Amino acid sequence: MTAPGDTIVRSQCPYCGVGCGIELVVRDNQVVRVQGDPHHPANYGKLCIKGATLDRVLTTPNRLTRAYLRQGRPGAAVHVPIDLSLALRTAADRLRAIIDRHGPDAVAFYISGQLTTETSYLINKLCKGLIGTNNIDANSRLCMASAVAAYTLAFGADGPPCSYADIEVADCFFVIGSNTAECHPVTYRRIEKQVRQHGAQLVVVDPRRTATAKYADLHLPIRPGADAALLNGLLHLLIRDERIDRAYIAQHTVGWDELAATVRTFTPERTAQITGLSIEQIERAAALFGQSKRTLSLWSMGVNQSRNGVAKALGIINLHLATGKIGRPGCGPFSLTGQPNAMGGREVGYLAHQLPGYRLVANPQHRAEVEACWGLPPGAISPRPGLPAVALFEALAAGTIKAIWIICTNPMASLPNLDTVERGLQRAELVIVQDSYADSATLRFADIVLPAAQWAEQDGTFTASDRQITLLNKAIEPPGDARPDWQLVQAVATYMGYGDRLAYRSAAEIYDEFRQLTRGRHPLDVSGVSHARLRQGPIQWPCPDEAHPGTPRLYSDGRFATPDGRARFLPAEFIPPGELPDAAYPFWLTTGRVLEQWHSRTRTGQVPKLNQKATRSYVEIHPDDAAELALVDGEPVNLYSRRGGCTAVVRLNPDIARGVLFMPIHWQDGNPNWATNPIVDPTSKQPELKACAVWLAPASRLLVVDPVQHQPAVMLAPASTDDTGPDQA
Ligand SMILES: Nc1nc2c(c(=O)[nH]1)N[C@H]1C(S)=C(S)[C@@H](COP(=O)(O)OP(=O)(O)OC[C@H]3O[C@@H](n4cnc5c(=O)[nH]c(N)nc54)[C@H](O)[C@@H]3O)O[C@H]1N2
Ligand SMILES: Nc1nc2c(c(=O)[nH]1)N[C@H]1C(S)=C(S)[C@@H](COP(=O)(O)OP(=O)(O)OC[C@H]3O[C@@H](n4cnc5c(=O)[nH]c(N)nc54)[C@H](O)[C@@H]3O)O[C@H]1N2
Ligand code: SF4
Ligand SMILES: [Mo]
Repeated sequence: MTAPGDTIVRSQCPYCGVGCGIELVVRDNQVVRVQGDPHHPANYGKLCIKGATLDRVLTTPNRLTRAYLRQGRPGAAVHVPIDLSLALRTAADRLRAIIDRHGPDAVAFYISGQLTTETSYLINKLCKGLIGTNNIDANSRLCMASAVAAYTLAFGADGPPCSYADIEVADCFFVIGSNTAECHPVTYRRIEKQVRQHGAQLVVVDPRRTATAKYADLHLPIRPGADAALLNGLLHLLIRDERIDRAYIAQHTVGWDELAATVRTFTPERTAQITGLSIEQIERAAALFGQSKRTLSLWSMGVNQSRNGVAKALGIINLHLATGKIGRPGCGPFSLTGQPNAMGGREVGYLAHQLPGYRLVANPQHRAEVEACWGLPPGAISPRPGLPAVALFEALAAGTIKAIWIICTNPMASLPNLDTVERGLQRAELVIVQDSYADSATLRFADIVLPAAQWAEQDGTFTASDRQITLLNKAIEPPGDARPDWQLVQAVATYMGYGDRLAYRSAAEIYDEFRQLTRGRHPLDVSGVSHARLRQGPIQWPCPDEAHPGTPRLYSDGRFATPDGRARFLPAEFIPPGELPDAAYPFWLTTGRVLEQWHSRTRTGQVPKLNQKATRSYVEIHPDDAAELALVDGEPVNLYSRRGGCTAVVRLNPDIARGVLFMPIHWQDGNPNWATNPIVDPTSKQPELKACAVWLAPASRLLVVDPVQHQPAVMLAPASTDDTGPDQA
């Protein structure tokens, strides 16, 4: 209930990329309730359980309200509180000393799709423009990089072409590698309604029969990593059945004949053999896609997090270009963004190879344009792309990068092959961690801890999956010494001597500089967007002038962002996962999310209502596989790949394919990333977080790997069965 004197402040939910509009009910500098914004086009008032409990995460006991310095060894450190301004100055002095001694490329930033657009813009400018290194990357590398690469290759620019409003006019949904019901719940509710009340068809491609598949007309339990083969097989059938749009192909695309040749060998028989699906399932999927008038394809991490991720995304795009199902209401290849502002981060170019406004580091004209805007001499921006996330932490472990500033992400939880990440953080001369909460595993390695304000404690913008930009209005003051991320970075930069180039007085001023960099660019033009305008409501880009209402759909005129305006057909070459199960490591391990938790749980772990279904890490296994290993539900198991492993409890799940295990990523104890494979897609550099080979065995017996057979040998010795993985014991 709102009481007299309460104020209502509009914002956006800081969890997933659906980008639900929210209203904060504020009383005495406290957010007492969070409700859906009834006018916001992402959610029209609806929220999922995470959004509805947001008022609980701002004043939790684990909030960081002070700065700290490390005492003791990295990893086993004690942190002592210090004055914020002293911490900021110390950070500046130590960064400066490393740059003076080793050059700018010895320094790196690792940031996040959960920062505001303004914050990412400022950090990127400091790094690429002022310090002069492109060693900045973001957790988006683990998340959206394959989609970015595929859109850019096919359309000439990044940017999902669809709108959420397409859901209500689609007659077929092709959901691949996305557990939309748990990860984009409010969007899924709309899909579900269109399926159940308006008869739209739903196809779900996932090795698990997830909640998303509950109302599916067809569920394809694909073998992990085999999506490109399936997509090629579907195109093969669309060609065979004359379900392609030859007029669209002729007018708006290039490369069709070459592409068609590459799918010739993907007969239903061969596709079935690679994917583990039946010929009937493949034929049915092709028929549903081909017969529909308006198909919306939705994808996320089951596609992107693969060494074959770009090809998978291209395979989806190819289906839409070949059938002309793009640029029209209800149609299109729609990559769902994970984080609340991965889109904004892409807009400002926060990955190691990007510059603001969908520009590229490697392009001399792009560098010159950005240097001019930033008032820098020609040549100030390095032409060499920086290191992408996985390589960046390998460089820390190798000692070539000496200092890292980690902001709003928890790499000791979320990167693959945590062993290397840990070695990197231990070896670094300087680790600065800027976080809002005290229980990120990365903090243990921080030399300097900086306390960040939360989303409700500052102004800024987020862009959601469908290019909708929403303003976050400051509702309350941050606790203690916590400050908005951009102000902390600005303060350190000022101590380093860059203050005059970053002299912004507000987030709105930062946005004004950024939007100038997008004027006249196709398709990313936000020059008509300002904080003042966003106060009236969200705006979907492109928005090229202050009177422009925004744009629901890209490429509706059939003109793409390539030099000749035509989209490119590119082969979706199938390459199997980097590691396949064998006698020693007989299971596929795949990983992902559950509805109630957000990533490493620094926020959702604090809300009792979100912790009712699971309290510790678990591994899902098919009951028949469990029976063969004599495992029972709830039993602790050890699970190892060639790189490392962890301990979790068994959960029997008849809806998972045999031979496949699933682990949630949310528990920092019992974390599958000790096991996951750091192999990356060669184009996007996104790691293969969805497939590696593991063995598992009961944790109640001590296991050693026989060095000759590489087989786990069971030793009869007791072992602890508490929450801590053996790697952390
Ligand atoms: N509740 C909740 N929601 C979230 C998040 C969260 O932490 N919690 N995080 C947000 C973020 S950052 C992201 S990126 C999104 C992720 O959203 P999703 O991608 O929907 O989530 P995941 O669970 O990572 O993976 C999706 C599915 O991919 C399947 N999969 C695994 N391997 C393959 C494969 O080879 N092929 C196919 N076709 N499928 C495969 C898995 O079984 C899983 O069901 O969620 C966002 N929303
Ligand atoms: N095996 C496996 N690994 C994965 C994935 C997977 O599917 N499987 N998914 C990958 C994907 S898609 C993603 S996006 C990543 C996510 O991985 P991370 O980004 O590491 O996950 P979070 O727990 O969201 O980390 C955010 C950190 O920032 C802090 N924080 C929250 N708000 C703020 C703020 O406003 N300012 C600052 N400075 N700090 C803040 C939080 O306390 C937390 O420590 O995980 C990746 N890792
Ligand atoms: S669907 Fe996503 S954006 Fe909407 S309330 Fe839930 S977590 Fe927040
Ligand atoms: Mo993500």
